[in-house]
Order: sequence, then C-alpha cells, then structure tokens
Amino acid sequence: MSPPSTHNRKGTCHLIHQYRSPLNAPVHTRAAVIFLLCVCTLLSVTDAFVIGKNLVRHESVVNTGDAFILRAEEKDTASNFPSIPQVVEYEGRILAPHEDFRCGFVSLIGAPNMGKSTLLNAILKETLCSATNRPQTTRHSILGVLTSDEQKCQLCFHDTPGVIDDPAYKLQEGMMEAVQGAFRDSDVILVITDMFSTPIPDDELFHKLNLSNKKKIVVINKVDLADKVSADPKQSPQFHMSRDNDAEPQYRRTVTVEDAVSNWRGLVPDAVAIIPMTASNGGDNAGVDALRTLLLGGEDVPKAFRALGRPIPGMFQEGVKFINDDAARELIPCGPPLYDPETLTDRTERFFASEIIRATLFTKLGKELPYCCEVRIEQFREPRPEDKKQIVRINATICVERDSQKGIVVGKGGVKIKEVGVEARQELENFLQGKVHLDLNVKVEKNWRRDEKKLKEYGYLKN
Ligand SMILES: Nc1nc2c(ncn2[C@@H]2O[C@H](COP(=O)(O)OP(=O)(O)OP(=O)(O)O)[C@@H](O)[C@H]2O)c(=O)[nH]1
Ligand SMILES: [Mg+2]
Repeated sequence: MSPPSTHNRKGTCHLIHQYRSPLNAPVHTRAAVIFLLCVCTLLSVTDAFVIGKNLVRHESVVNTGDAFILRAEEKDTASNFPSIPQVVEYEGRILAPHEDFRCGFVSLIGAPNMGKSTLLNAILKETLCSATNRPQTTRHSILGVLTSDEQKCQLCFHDTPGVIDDPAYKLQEGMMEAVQGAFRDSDVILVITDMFSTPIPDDELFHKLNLSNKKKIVVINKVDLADKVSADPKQSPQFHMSRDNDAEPQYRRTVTVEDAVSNWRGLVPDAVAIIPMTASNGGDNAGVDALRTLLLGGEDVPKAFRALGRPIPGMFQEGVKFINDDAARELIPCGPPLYDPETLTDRTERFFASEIIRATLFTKLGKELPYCCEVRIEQFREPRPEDKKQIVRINATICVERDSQKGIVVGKGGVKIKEVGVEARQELENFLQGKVHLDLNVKVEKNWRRDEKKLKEYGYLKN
C-alpha cells in the first residue's frame, strides 16, 4: 500500500511513512511483537487476548514502527464474553519504551456548531478545517497534528462531525461512525460545549464517555456571547440548540460562565479541567493557549491558567488548585511520534479543496440546500516548474440529489454558481498560497445521501 500524501505546515504535499518494519525496532520490541503475534494466533479462535488484567477482543494490531496499537471495542467484549463480570473497555497501545517522547490522540466531540473546527484551527494556528455558521459543516473525522520538539510531545487531534441523536439518512450514520471511531481511538476527549451548556445530543455516547477511563477536558466555548444573551431562553437565539426542560434533567441551560463551569463539573465529574474560552479569537488567546499548554505539558501550565484570570470554582477537580506540569505530562502517554514533525494532517490537498468548496456552498446557499450537496474533485493539477503560468487547476463537480436543486445551485443565468466559484477560488488561493483556476459543474446524483455505494465512493462509509 502506498503511503498517504499529506498536507504539511509549509503548505506543500509530501509523503510520510507510517509503516516501518518491526525488524528495525530494538530487540526487546521485536520480542514483544513476536510474543503478541503468537498470542493473537493462539487465540484466533476466540479472537481475544489478555493484556494486564483486561480481556479484550482483538480488532486490529497496527504496527507503526515503534508502536503497536491494539484496538478493541467494549461492546464486542461484553457481548462475546458474557461471563466477564463488568464491561471491559480497552483501547490500549503497547508502546516500545520511549521515555523521552509523548504522543497521543485527542478527539474534539460535541454537538454541531459548538466551534470544534474553529478550535482545532486555533490550537494548530492554521486554517485547516472548514468552519461555517451552519450546523453539520464537518462530515469527516479530520486529523490535525501538532508536534512540539521543545515539549517532546506530538498531539494527533481529530476534528469530528457534530453529534446528532437520531441520524435521518445513511450519510449521517456514516458521520456518526466517524465520531465513534475518533472516540474509540483517543487518549483524551475534548468535550466541546458552549455558554448554554449545549449537551452531546447522544445520551449513549455521553454515558460511554463518563464510564470510560479516558482523560476528559471540557471546553466551554463562545463565552464572548455571555453578555449578549438573555436569561430568558425564549429570547435567546440559541434556545433551539439546548434541551433544557425535557428528558435529561442533568442538562441545565446556563447563561453565565460560572454557571456553565459548575454545571459541567456535575456532568463530567472527573474532567481534568473545564476551560472557558472564545475559540474564534484565534490561536493566541488565553483559553486556547491554556488548553494547548495543558495538552503539551511542561511549559508552565499554572502560568497559562493564571492568564485566564481568577480560577472559577469547578474548573479543576476537587482539591486541585492548579494542574502542575508533572500532572499535565500524564495526559498524553509516552511513545514515539507517529508523524513527521512537519506533518499537519494525513488528508490530501484534494480533500481540503472539496471541503473549501462545500463550505462556500454552506455560506452561499440558503436553508436545506447545502446538506444535499457533495463536492467531488475530478482533477487537481499542480503546475510543473517549467510551466509559464504557475496555476493549480481544479475541476470539481457539485453533486445534488434532484433536478430542482441543480437549478437553484446554478441560479438564473448561472449567477449563483459564478458567485460560489469566485468565493471558493479566493479561499482555495489562501489555502494553497498560489493562483488557482477553478471549474465547477453541477450534476444530479439521485438520493446520494441514502445510497450506500455512493457513500462508500465518497468516503463516508467504510468499504
Ligand atoms: N461567538 C463565537 N462564535 C464562535 C466561536 N467559535 C466558533 N464560533 C462560530 O460558531 C460557528 C460554528 O463553528 P464551527 O467551528 O464550524 O463549529 P463545529 O462545532 O465544527 O460545527 P460542525 O462541524 O457543524 O459540528 C461558526 O460560525 C464560528 O465562527 C466563539 O468562540 N465565539
Ligand atoms: Mg466542524
């Protein structure tokens, strides 16, 4: 299998090699691998094995060179081994001894429109993920990598689609699969909510989060709205996002930062920290900086939190005044980096081109229409050095579900599609840092959101 092409911090494409032969690993690592593979083979009848005191179902063993990643799903374990007295959750990594470096997965999970993509961009100080004022902008799980040589730490973030309670069609099922996958693979979960304590709308996932021994950090985003909202929910523009007075009594609508912190301390009692912030203020604001410093560990974490002002009761666990550097370093497990330090993501520029065009459709088209749109990049041609004009040529198809939608996307006399094209091209030029020629076509792909074959082709469902 060829290694993926990645977008790196310099904005150009390069290749990474995730797979390195175990034969290059130190002797003790090789011994551990051979032992593990023997165990897997021996237990292939039950497809399970024991690590520590946990009995787990073997789903995959991924060799990343120095690290061997084992994945197991708790529900499989529970249903396949009913004699186990309690549900065993295990997403462990067996890491070669590598005391010098820490590397871990951090997933951003929350309701749609909470600012997950905005926050990831702010943490990375890059415009990687598309963010719009429409819910469900993000449809895939998107990797963003932050490596600090100084802190000897690599954080592999996953932006995820906003959680929805009840997927209405196959596309949304695929999106929720992406959330579950990111949840499973993470060492740390960032629960993203807002001033109004908007919950994760899937109770099962929320309970799974609370039962899991993953590290949790709650981000209360959009605190800039604190003085703009009314305590009367009916007068608040965000009322519909909250379900304050129905089923789940523990979800309480809040309108002050203090109230939101205290509410979430009750909802996620073992959260390492609850951090209020305004992610849309960019990467250098105090909240984002405190979060980044906490996750990287070791760069005067108390100072970064002091910059947030007086600690709000409930920000830390009971008895914890400030998280010190040593405690912060325990958030991310020891292990070698999985990606080259220059790597920003494992997605291609082609992928981000389609995301940028889709985000433009979200902002330019009204109501439900953007949800019926998918963007496929037919051609992405970078200029050769000898070309006179250094232009990236992109040819994209916007797929809609019905003829009537095609008419709206194109607009009278092609006005709408022209508008979308102009704006998308500007965004693409910012992203690619160079001139872009963009061709857009609109095509009807009947009911693609419900078509399993199409969804697999578009990367929303696994093959
Ligand atoms: N006022 C305010 N708006 C914010 C803040 N952070 C994000 N936003 C806005 O909230 C909207 C949603 O942001 P996104 O980053 O797309 O949210 P998301 O959680 O990724 O949304 P989905 O991808 O749909 O799940 C955008 O219009 C952002 O500009 C913030 O701190 N304050
Ligand atoms: Mg998003």
